[in-house]
This record gives sequence, C-alpha cells and structure tokens, in this order.
Amino acid sequence: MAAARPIAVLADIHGNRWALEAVLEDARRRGIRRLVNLGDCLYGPLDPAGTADRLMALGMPTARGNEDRILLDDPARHPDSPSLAFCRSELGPAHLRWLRELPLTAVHEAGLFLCHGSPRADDEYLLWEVTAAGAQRLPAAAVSSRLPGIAQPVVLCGHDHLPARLDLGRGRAVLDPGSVGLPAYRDDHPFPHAMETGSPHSRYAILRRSPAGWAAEFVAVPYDHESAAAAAERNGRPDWAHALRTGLAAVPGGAPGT
Ligand SMILES: [Mn+2]
Repeated sequence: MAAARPIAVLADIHGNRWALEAVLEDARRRGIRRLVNLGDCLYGPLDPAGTADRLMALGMPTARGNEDRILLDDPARHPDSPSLAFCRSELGPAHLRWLRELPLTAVHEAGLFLCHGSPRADDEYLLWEVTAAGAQRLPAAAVSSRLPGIAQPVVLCGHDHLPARLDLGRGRAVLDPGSVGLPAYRDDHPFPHAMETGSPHSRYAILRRSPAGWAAEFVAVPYDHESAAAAAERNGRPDWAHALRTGLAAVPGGAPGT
C-alpha cells in the first residue's frame, strides 16, 4: 500500500549542501524514497547554487519559503538579509526560474498539507507567537484557528527551525521537522527572539502511516558542519558559523540572524 511507505520531511535547508547530502544519505540508507521539502531552500552564506542543483535534480514536492521569495527580489529591498547579494551572485537563471515556480503551499497525496510558515503566509510562524517577551509556543486551539478549511489531517510546516509535533485532536497534527541546514538563528522581527536547537546536527523527520495514526520520527544527523561553518566565515557571516558549530544563536550585537 503506497500510503504506508515512509516519507522524509525536509525544511529550512538554507543552502547548506553539506547538511542536505547527509540527510539524503541517511534517508537513502533507510530505504526512504519519498521526500518533501518545506522551503527556505537556498538563502544563506553557504552554497546556494550547489544546493539548488541538487534539489532541482531531486524534484521533490516543495512549498515556497519566505527566503525563497526574497531571493527573487532586488537585494536593496532587503537590507535585513545581508547574504542576499551573495546568493544572487551565485545563482543562475535556471535556479531563479525554479524558485519562482515554487507554490506557497502544496498537498501531498498521502494526506499531508505542506507549507513553510503558515498556510496563509510564508513568513508567519504556525506554532509560535513572538511578542516583546520573546517567542512562545501557541496552544493547540490557537494553532487550529490558523488552519481554516484545511482538510488534510497532517500539516507540515517549517520556518522556526525547531523540531516539534503538536496534536490538535481528532487525529489532526502539525509537524515541524526542524531545519536541515541552520540549527539556530536570531531574528529581530516582529520582536527580538532566538530559536535554538542546541546541537549542530542536521534535522529532518520521517513520517509513517499506521492503522493507529501517523508516526513521526525526528532524526538528528551528524554531518561535516565544520565545512559549512568555514563557508559561512569565508562569506562574512561569523554569526552563521557560530550557529552551525553549536546549535546556538550568536550573541546579540553581532550581525542579524538570518
Ligand atoms: Mn523561513
């Protein structure tokens, strides 16, 4: 039965080709052939073109991330995204065409709804609310209210980079696999907050449908994070290098997080 085959869920790769290769190898070793991607594929001071080539060849169902969208804009419009000009200089027309065609949301035949942030916005957290006090997890009722009209029992989201599963009742769940390529960051919008996985591992999730419901396995894959951190340093982002090495956001006063 096709639906019983496992599905690997990837999100927030952020141009980290080293981490992507490790996750693909881990999934391949487990015999997983179905993959989905929740966006923010290329942005960052790492290897956007190498990552794009790999993702385009794989052709997995992909939802657009906010930082996929801004890669199509003039870097001057995004002074808060200091690696945008680097990415634009690395990416070719075919890469940008691929980004332009990514949908905001997608539905997977297995009964999964794919989005990057929330179903209505690629830059809105689905599981978190950010206030002047920082980032706080939303209760199930508040998350459900952000999912009007969605029939699929499982909603997959990324954007916050933290692995999570929240069950909404009646067999419904929201699942975030965590970030393949960037385990921590700091962001100042709408208020300053830090998201930290706490280890340098590349994260993804494996979904399996059973008669009892959807099982989710969260995987932390060790990989050559030092090569990724060295690329971040070469490209002027010591804050990314720190996050890649530690899973912790760089201290405030450094460069902006993403
Ligand atoms: Mn994002």
